[in-house]
Amino acid sequence: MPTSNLQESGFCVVRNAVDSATLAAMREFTEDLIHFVDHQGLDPFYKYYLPHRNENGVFLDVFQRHPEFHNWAKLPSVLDQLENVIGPDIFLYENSLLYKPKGKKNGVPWHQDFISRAHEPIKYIVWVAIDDAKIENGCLKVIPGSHKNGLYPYHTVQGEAHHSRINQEYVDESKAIYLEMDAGDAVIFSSHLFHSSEEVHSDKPRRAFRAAYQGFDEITVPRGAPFVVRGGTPKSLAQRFNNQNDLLNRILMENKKLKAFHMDFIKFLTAPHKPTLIFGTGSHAENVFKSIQLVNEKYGSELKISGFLDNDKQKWGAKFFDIDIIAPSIELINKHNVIIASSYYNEIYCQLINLGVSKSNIILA
Ligand SMILES: O=C(O)CCC(=O)C(=O)O
Repeated sequence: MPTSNLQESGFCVVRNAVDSATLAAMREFTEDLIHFVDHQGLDPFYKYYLPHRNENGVFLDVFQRHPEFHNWAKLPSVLDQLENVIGPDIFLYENSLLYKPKGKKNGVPWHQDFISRAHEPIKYIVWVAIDDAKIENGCLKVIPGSHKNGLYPYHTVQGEAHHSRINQEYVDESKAIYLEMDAGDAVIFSSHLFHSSEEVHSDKPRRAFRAAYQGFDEITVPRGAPFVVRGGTPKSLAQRFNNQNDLLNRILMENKKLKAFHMDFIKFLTAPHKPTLIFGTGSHAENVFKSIQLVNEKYGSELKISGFLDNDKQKWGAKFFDIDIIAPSIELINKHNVIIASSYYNEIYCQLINLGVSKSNIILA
């Protein structure tokens, strides 16, 4: 299937991404690995990575722990497709081995990936079948086109394979399709695509290598360090950074302090603005406010802060830098951009999305 399907439907399948000899070796290796974790559970990397969750069939960071996965994260036919949507510079954001442990709670409810890190750039997930993945052994299910409206309200259930699930009223099961795959096939999908898999207790294993990728617009990783899988050459980097606007470069070069902020915020400082609110009234908000003043003075920009938002009722009506502290309401926020300047940025981001604020009006500082 062509990449246009990735844009239109939110996923595309790459057939025969892995050859049969590599597959056979990986089946043997993962069988040993699962057996080892079930029986020994020793983890030399416990300080760096999350523990393997054999109860749920999720082993995180297998790429970093086992060289057997290195080529799997760099499959040329998959990277060719990714390049069309991410660009020439691509890094591995997170990876795991997934399987369905028989007799355990192994269903994966409808979800969008990385929803609790909604402030980060979109990712593309590559799910490579190590075994044939069919309906009987719990292949993936997806809702084509469901990636088009960004992230949806969700809730969290602790202790299961996937904590965060989309609120049921948004899931139209009648539009779901099963993605049956042969061993060696890969599916690439947007992190915003609704996907799930059923609880099954088949004797046929259903293992998969799953990797998430991001482009260089912003570098973020949940643990460890980013690993470049394509591009990142001096030529491509020079092109990328020379293309950024002049003011942004000057701000970055001249004021090292600003580098401590999120790229979102630094880019925002150099863009045309509508009135803006800052969410937060602590030391981070103070730094953000002072940086805005500095950029306004030094570069003649006119970014105006109309108010500070805070969830603490006791602060409403008080002032911060002589500006009102107000309650977050959708009516107010809709007329503004909102800069999140708080260490509770995940919670605040979700609060704003749940209020109905458009993602494009939220800036992380
Ligand atoms: O392998 C599964 O059953 C679910 C995979 C999944 O949710 C994912 O790749 O994000």
